[in-house]
Formats: sequence, C-alpha cells, structure tokens
Amino acid sequence: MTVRFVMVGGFLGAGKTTTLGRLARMYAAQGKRVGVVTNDQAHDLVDTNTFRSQGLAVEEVPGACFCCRFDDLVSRVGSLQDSDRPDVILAEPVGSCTDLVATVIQPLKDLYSGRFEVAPYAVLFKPSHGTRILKNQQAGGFSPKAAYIFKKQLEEADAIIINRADELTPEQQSELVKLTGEQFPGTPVLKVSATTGEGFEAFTELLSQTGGFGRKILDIDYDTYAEGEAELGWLNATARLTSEKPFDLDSLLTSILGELATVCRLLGGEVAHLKLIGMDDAGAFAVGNVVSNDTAAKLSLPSNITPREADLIVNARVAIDPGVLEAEVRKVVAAECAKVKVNAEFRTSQSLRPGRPVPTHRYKEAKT
Ligand SMILES: Nc1nc2c(ncn2[C@@H]2O[C@H](COP(=O)(O)OP(=O)(O)OP(=O)(O)O)[C@@H](O)[C@H]2O)c(=O)[nH]1
Ligand SMILES: [Mg+2]
Repeated sequence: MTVRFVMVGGFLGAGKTTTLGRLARMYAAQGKRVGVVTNDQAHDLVDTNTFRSQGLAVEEVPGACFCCRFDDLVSRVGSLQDSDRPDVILAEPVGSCTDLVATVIQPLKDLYSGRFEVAPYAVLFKPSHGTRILKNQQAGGFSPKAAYIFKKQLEEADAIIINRADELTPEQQSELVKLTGEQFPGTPVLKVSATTGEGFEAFTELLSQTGGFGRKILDIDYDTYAEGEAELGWLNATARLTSEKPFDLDSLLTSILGELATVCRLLGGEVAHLKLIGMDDAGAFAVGNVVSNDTAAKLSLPSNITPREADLIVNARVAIDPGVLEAEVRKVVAAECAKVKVNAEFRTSQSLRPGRPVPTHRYKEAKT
C-alpha cells in the first residue's frame, strides 16, 4: 500500500511544527491515520515531544538532516508503517536545510515509487526574517550566507506558504505576495495562519494535488550553504526541574525564554529559534518560543500546571558561538529557576555548529 508523504519545509521558526500539528488533526478528522517524522542536527528534540504530547505517532531522525540521513528517514517511516499503518506521513526537515528536492524528494519518488506518493513540496515563509531578507535589508539579521539558504528554500518550493497571516496587516500581506511573486515567479503563493487555521483549506487542497511536483532542482553552491549553516550556534539540552513546593511551570518557562532572548540580543546574536518544552510526569506540557530578535517571547502551548517536578528541554538556534550559547543557557536556566526556588539539574547537553551537508543521494536533474 502506498502512503502519502507530505514534507513541509521552511526556515527555523517558520511554523513547521505548528502547521504539521494542524494538518495532522485535519487528516485525522477525515479518518486518516497519521505518522510524523521529525529531524534535527542533534538529539533531544522539543518538536518530537510536542508532537508526542499531542497524541501523535512520531519517529525522529536525529544527528543530521534528512538529506544526509536518507536511509534513516526511510527506515523511520518503515517503523511507523509497521506500528501504526499510517495513510499519511508528515515530515519536518531541519529549518536550516535546503536542496531537499534533489536529495530527498527525487530519491523518494524515484527509488521508492511503489511505496510513497509524494505530495507537492510546500515551504513556509517566515515573515519576521523573510521580509527583511527579500528586501535585502542587512540579510534579515543574519549573514548574507544564511540569507542565501533562506532564499534557496523558497526557490525549490512547489508552493510558498506565507505563515502568520493573523499578525500581518492587509498591506503587509500584499507586500509579501508581491515580493515573493517577483522573486519566485510562477510559484503559487498562499497565505495561512498555522495558529488560527486561516487558509488551511486551500493549503490542504494544494497538498492533495498530484502531477509534476517536486522537480525544481536547485543550482546551489554547497560551500555557501555549508558556511551559512555553520554560522548558527545550535544547542539541545535537557534538565530535570525539582522543587519542594509546587511551581508555576508556564511562568517559569516564560521568564527563562524572556531572559534568554535578552541575553542573545545583548550578545548581538540573531535568534533563529529558541524553543522550550516543559513536561510533568503525567504528560501535561508547555511549549514556549522566540523566533527572532524582534519577536516577543511567547508561550505557544500553556500547561496551566503547578508541578513539583518537570522535565525541561531547550533547543536554541542562534547566530552566536555554540559554546557561548550553551554557557548562557545554563546560566539563565539556573538563575530563573533559583528565583522561584526550583533546582535545575542538567542531564544532557549538545552544542554545535551544523556540519557540511553531505547528501546520501543528490539528483542533478529531475527523474520523475
Ligand atoms: N501568530 C502566529 N504564530 C505562529 C504561527 N505559526 C507558528 N507560530 C508560532 O511560531 C513559533 C514557531 O513555530 P514552530 O511551529 O515551532 O516553528 P518551526 O518551523 O517548527 O521551528 P523549527 O522546528 O525550530 O525550525 C511558535 O511560537 C508558534 O506558536 C502563526 O500562524 N501565527
Ligand atoms: Mg519545528
């Protein structure tokens, strides 16, 4: 039986996890079984836990992007097929990754044609950085090489999905439709809000199309791509939070996030995405995010709980040295916890700069 494979791309913090969570609920409401595959450069993913906490079947490909771990992607999908028999697989690639048509979509279509039916490749547009990048304003807070990745992601898209429409004025929406239309001519552009669901009927309709999609092979310079990716500091850390008295998990996460965002701003590092998840032992959870230096810290999924113990996962992607990022995260978490008499014991921590992408397959031209 073939399974529908829906991968949704987009820059760090563009709204992929929120979008896939909504798509999962929509497909489930149509009676379809859904499985999710997440991906990251390191282990301990906020996103995997976010999907799991929403009751979804999730497998993850940690340690490198889908393109460099293509066989792991196929085998994780196979695990989902064995255990949950999904009709639809939703896949979230790393937000700093591009060239996915040549390295993931074409190989899947060509080598596994009997197994997967690959949906059109939609890429989410992140307005906070995207507006500045498309207008060539100081590379949107990033270096020109990181901005290069952002543009390449849009260039290979079958459709560009402008997200966060709920926050954009009609003038801003028209401006973005115009900018994307000029810079990526011929690519359909939709406006959606992953938070409110606005525009998702048109979006799912687009994803259900069949035909000559996933064929835009990029002309891409891997040196620039690798250097752009390596400018980002990456940190995944986990900590156990304990206290003698119940503490307000949501307000603690909010203060940690706010303080981390301030520290990154003071250090001059553009935030691509800071995300935290706090979970108690009964499965209640809260997720908090900051997606740029100009965007406020936000608890996207509050828990409304006051546990005595909880697990915290921090995933930070910021344009600063990863060692500095790790030290600052540890300092901020410890200090904010101490203010409310919570003890934070770090369990695991990985900080890195993403390595040069070495894809398992790379198709020079579209085969299927
Ligand atoms: N206002 C608003 N916020 C959104 C929307 N979509 C996502 N967000 C918020 O943006 C933040 C990042 O969303 P995610 O879904 O985690 O983004 P992502 O692309 O998965 O991020 P990475 O996996 O780190 O690359 C969260 O705080 C979301 O709540 C939207 O349509 N409107
Ligand atoms: Mg995500």
